[in-house]
Formats: sequence, structure tokens, C-alpha cells
Amino acid sequence: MKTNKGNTGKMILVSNRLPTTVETGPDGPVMKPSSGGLVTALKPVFKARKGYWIGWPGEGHGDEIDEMLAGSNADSACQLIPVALTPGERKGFYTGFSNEIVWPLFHDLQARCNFDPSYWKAYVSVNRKFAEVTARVAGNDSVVWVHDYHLMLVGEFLRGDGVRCRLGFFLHIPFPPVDIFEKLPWRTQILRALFRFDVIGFQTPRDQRNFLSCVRRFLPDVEMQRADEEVRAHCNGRVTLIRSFPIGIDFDEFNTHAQQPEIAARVAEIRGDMRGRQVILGVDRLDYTKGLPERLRAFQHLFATYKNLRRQVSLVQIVVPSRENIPKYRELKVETETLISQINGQFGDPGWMPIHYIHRSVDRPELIALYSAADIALITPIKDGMNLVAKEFCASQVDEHGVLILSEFAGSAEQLNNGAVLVNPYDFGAVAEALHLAFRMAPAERKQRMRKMRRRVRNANVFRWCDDFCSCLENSQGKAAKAA
Ligand code: GDG
Repeated sequence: MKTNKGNTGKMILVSNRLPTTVETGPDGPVMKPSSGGLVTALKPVFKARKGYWIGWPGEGHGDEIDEMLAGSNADSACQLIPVALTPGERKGFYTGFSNEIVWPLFHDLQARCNFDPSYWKAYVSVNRKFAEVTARVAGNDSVVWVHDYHLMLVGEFLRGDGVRCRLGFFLHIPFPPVDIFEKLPWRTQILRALFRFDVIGFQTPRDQRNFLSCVRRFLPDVEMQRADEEVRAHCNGRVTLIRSFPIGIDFDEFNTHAQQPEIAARVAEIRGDMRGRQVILGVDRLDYTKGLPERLRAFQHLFATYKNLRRQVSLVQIVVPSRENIPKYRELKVETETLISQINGQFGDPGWMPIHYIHRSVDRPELIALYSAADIALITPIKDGMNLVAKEFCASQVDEHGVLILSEFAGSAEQLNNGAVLVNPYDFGAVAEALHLAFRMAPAERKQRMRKMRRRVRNANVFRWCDDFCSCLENSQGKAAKAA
């Protein structure tokens, strides 16, 4: 495979999806912004850095997609490059291997895995396809940054194709402990492939520790040296740097928007609609890792235990549809909606609805207004790489009145433990207690806690995350060269 010697010094992002997805509407294909944490995080970085973004463009035929992307590429210094996939490839690679094996396993939910061997074949061949497209635009001085669990083999194929430029990999989801990772039939191939990258980044030190334990167990030939928070691993004559880089958000964007008059007007409207009740907010993709049924049971427990809180609070729960073609996700929707209707039926009355359920994606201004209006954010994933919603809530709380109740199993808990009320999402009683505590928390304490968290979110923002990762990647190549 030939690399492109002309594209020097360009940043090349590679992820499963492009930031815009082509969908088939009633009047033909339309382009829509892609959803999810990875795209939210990478968009501002991409705008600031310029370069290429390689990924799956969504449904549609090759020519249609090229035409639509050409339109958006013409207006921008950043180029979107599609990797077209057939429905069969998409099914085996994305729905199958990525989301029925890696996603549940890496979130410690091994019983939900479907270890179908045909999924592995699709994963290998689609990773190869992503590598081929990437190799066409990568020059010797390019920086290729591959993202997330869908693309763990891309580094191996790129090296096999003769690509010599710097290659980094960042995992947005958790890395599981060795007792769980060992269930993966393709564990050794995946670990070995990751060592073709120059830098491997994780969300938290815990993920990094888990990864290192797996390497010790399954690749005993890899030598590792620790220097402060980073580990250098020697594998087949290369050095790979392994470190945690907790991802951030574009703080200023949320903070500035939240102060605009239109948003302030919408906040006042939301508060008026709630008639002085405290607003508890939940914002999640419809995913079993986000702990929705567990959260709803805790909410039920709250009203059963603290009768005085009835009519005093309402939960606004946004649930963004996700991975709807996977049976487990369809079952989760039914379970969630059944619980919501039970709780509303059990406790609600004509003047008060305990849960306001929104099953769609709301636009960014409405999301920021909800973050600003909320008195309590209830973010209780049973496991989460980071959870950007927690950080976006803090960045939008310009008057610092909101309380963050956060799962101790979210990566963001390591950074926001200076102000959040941390809970075990499986402990319904404890979550109900935390809600009761937050409801009664005095304004001065709310302010003090929120101010500390906002400072941390402002400092550890997404641009800093990108700079940290990229400077590590730049330094790493020297080390690799010396070792070679
Ligand atoms: C993965 C990891 C990690 C949500 N509802 C709406 C909406 N959103 C946006 C939020 C946020 C994003 O979606 C969700 O990000 P999360 O981080 O919470 O979760 P995942 O999608 O699972 O992301 C996660 C992340 O990657 C980044 O590394 O933190 O752990 O699982 O940005 O704002 N956006 C709009 N309307 C909605 O209704 N506009």
C-alpha cells in the first residue's frame, strides 16, 4: 500500500462514524449531525486543528455520499473521507463484534456478550478497510489518531501496509479487569495489535491499570517500565507509551451559550412550567450501561420513603434513541418505558407528573437550557468511560445552583469528586438518600461544590486533552526510533 507523501504534518482522525451521517429521509438522503460522546468531543478539536476525518458516512450509495460530502468539504478546511460499508459488513463489524461483544465486555457485562465467530471475521476485514483508506491519505509526517473500540486492529494493518508515521489510539470506553477480559476469545490478537500504535490512551488510571494487568497475563514477552503516570512497553522492537488522558469538553462553548439571553429566557420558561418544583435532570443515550432502570427504581424508592418530596420534585429524563437494531436495546426501551409509566401511575396526579420523559435528541440550545435550569443532575451509569453529560452540566451551571449526583463508576467521578455527591447506582436506597440530601442542600454549599467542579472542567478541557495526547504522540516517535 502506497502512502501519500504530499500530506505532511496533517492530523488524521479515524473513527467508526464521521461527524455527519447520511440518512434516508422521505425525500431521499439527508445529512444529519452524528450523535454520541465521541463526536461531541472530537468536533471542536477537529475544527481547531484541521486535517482529515475518516469514518463511516451512514446509509446511501457511493456516488450520493461522495456528492454530499464534497459539498460539506468545499466549505471547510477539514476534509471528511468516507469508508463505505455494505449492510453485511456493518452488521458483523458494528452491530456484532463492536456492540454485542466489545461494548458489553468492556463495561463488565460479560453475560450480555454474543461471541459469534463470524463477527470476528467481519471486524478484521472492516478494520483492514479503514486502514486502507487511511493509508491513502497518510504521509510520513502525518499524525494518525485512531479512536475507540471499533478500530483496535487498524494500527496493525497500517504498519503492515508500510505506514511509518506516528499512530495513536484512544479508547473512549473503560478497559475491563483481567478476569473479564480473559473471556474474549480473540484477547491475544487484540492486545498484540494495539502494540503497533505509538501511544495508547485510556480515560482513567484504573483503565490503564486493567490494561497493564492483561498485558502481563497474556503477553509475557512485553517489557514494561513505569515513569510517573506513563508506562513504556517494549514489544517487537517498538516502544508504546501507555497513559491515561481523561477527556474533557469545550467548556467555553457551554458556559458562553448558557449566558445568552435566549437561553436565559428558555431557562425561566422551564422553571415556570415546573411551578417552583426542583428539576432533576437525566440525559442519556438509551443504553444499558447508563443505568436507567436502576435510576428509576431509586426514584420510586425516593417517593416511597420520603412522601414529603412528592409534588416537590420532577425528573426530566431525556433518552436519546441508540442502536435500535440490537435486541437488548429494544428490550431496554420496553423496560424503561414500563417503569416510567408505573411510577407516573403510582405517584402522579392531575397537577404533577413525577417523570417527564423525552425520547428523542433535543437540540443543543434546549440541552444547555435544561442543564442550566436543573437543580439536580442525576447521572448514574453502572459503568462509563468518562460521561461528558456530567461535565456539560457543570459548564452550563453559570449561576452555580445545581447539585451533581454522579455514579462512582463513571470515569468523570475521578475528576468531579471534589464537588459531586458520589453514589453506587446499584444501591437504590443510597441514590434515594443522595436525592434527598441534594434536595435539601443549602445554596451556599451548592455554590461551593459547583464552583470547584466548574474550575476543574474548565481547566481539563477538550483542547488540553488533545494537546496532551498529541504531544505525547510526538515525543513517542523518538523513543520508538531509538528502540528500533
Ligand atoms: C462515549 C463513552 C465517553 C445526549 N443527549 C443529547 C445530546 N447528547 C450528547 C451529550 C454528550 C453526548 O451526547 C453523550 O456523551 P457521553 O460521554 O455521556 O456518552 P457516550 O455517547 O456513551 O460516549 C463515554 C465519551 O464517549 C467521550 O469519550 O465520555 O464514556 O461511552 O456530549 O451532550 N446532544 C444533543 N441532544 C441530546 O438530546 N444535542
